[in-house]
Amino acid sequence: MARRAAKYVGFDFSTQQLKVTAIDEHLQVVFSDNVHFDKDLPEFRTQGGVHVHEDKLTVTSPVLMWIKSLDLILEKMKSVGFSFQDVKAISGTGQQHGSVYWKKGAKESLNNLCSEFPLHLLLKSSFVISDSPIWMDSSTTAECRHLEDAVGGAQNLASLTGSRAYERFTGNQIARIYKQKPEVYAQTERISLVSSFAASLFLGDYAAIDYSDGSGMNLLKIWEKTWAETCLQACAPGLGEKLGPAVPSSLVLGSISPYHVVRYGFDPDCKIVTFTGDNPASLAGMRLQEGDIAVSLGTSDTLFLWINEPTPALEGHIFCNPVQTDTYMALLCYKNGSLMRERIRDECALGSWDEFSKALRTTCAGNNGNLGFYFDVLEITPQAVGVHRFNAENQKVPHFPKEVEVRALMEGQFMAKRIHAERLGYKIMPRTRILATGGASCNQEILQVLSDVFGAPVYTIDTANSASLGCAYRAVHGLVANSGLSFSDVMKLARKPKLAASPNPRAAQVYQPVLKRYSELERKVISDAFETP
Ligand code: 5FX
Repeated sequence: MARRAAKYVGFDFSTQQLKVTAIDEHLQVVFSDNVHFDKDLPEFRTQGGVHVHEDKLTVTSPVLMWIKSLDLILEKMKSVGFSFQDVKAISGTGQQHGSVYWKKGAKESLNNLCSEFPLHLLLKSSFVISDSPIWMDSSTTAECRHLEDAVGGAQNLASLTGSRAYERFTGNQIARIYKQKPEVYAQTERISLVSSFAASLFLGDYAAIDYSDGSGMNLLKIWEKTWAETCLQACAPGLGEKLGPAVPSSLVLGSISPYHVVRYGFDPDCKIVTFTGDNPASLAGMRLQEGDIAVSLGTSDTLFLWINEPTPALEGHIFCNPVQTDTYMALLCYKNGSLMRERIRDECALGSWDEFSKALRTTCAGNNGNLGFYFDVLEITPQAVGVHRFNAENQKVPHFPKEVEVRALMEGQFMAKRIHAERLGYKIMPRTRILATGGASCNQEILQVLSDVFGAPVYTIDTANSASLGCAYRAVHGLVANSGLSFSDVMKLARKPKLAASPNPRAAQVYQPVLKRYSELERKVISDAFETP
């Protein structure tokens, strides 16, 4: 009899939908599907998968919506004849920072799921909080200041946990819940992240939080990979017990719950590999290697960096690396991404990307010393707003010629990314690749500027569903991680990214002094922002 083809499955509980991607042993995608929360589960009345509360700061998602979406997607897979019995391993991911509060006795319910009923009915009384705080919540400023004070300041917290205190980070979210509803906190048996909560639904037991997603809580010591006692105490009493120990991201947690074996026909030996956060999962899906940078050029620009020796700072985040435990990843977010590029395109390039490209082609690297900062909305990194243009003598000027403006924007955006990455300990190596994704990554001239500013080759990759795909890859790796095989050993079969631009040999010489100037002028722009008029 012919051997049945093994499958590996990744689930992504993202903000707006649940996605599934299955691959075969050659790492080829063989199945994908999704459940869209607003459209497919209208009874939860979410917009974009969330509820924004009246204060505009509190943002939550219904925990039962996530469970029902899993029931729905598994039923859909069953109805199209998906061969659950061939699945060797499952892993998954969830939006980072969100938290789930299991009620006392919920472990018992998870351990004894009756396969005749859908999960959302079996678990409907298992949570003390039905609306989970998620990453879009920004209601915890007071808790953030309290946590930073408890460890002697923002930089100390960053040095310990990888990030200064952020409103959406889970420790601060838990602190607010404890402060506002101590009785609810007292009834909580276990606190999960969205990722470990989702893993629990497959495992039929509480699943551990992994090091990588755990780094988005302001609670985990990223060097020792244990909870920071001072942070736990500053957030809520008895918190360590409610979180359980954190574990490596590639650990096999156990076999799938008998519930899924009976209800869907999974192999009882199918393994559950620890789930992680969506950004770490995307790093895996993009198959980042040591020294690589992924630059996503979308509504907001996001940078993922593979870093060996990070230096956590007041901007950006350091997370434990999800595919190699002894290294790290950094995450930097920029709000002024494609909307800013579109505005300059409209004002300086007749609203046409072709004209925009032409402007980049007809101006030279370094822009004859003209450089600019373009922040239509308050930027995250650095915290500054407005448009600031400087000529070669570092004098502020009100306008640039149109083509100069286009180049100043693109060079400025990419220099900022390089400078902030290097502040977090990132070092460009001879083997460094830049993996570009998102809308602007199909523009050759933009990619050339990116390549020149970083002095590294730029590759493009298709990142549709990179988080769920990354988890299908992680499921493959999880099964062999114990035998010493690295994630990149396992990924050798995967499709290679396409080379899109190589750095001009003169670029390094041109940009070295400009990068230094940009960094100094950035300080000026920030201090001007805080100057009283
Ligand atoms: C990262 O720190 C974030 O808050 C977001 O990218 C969420 O993970 C989105 F799900």
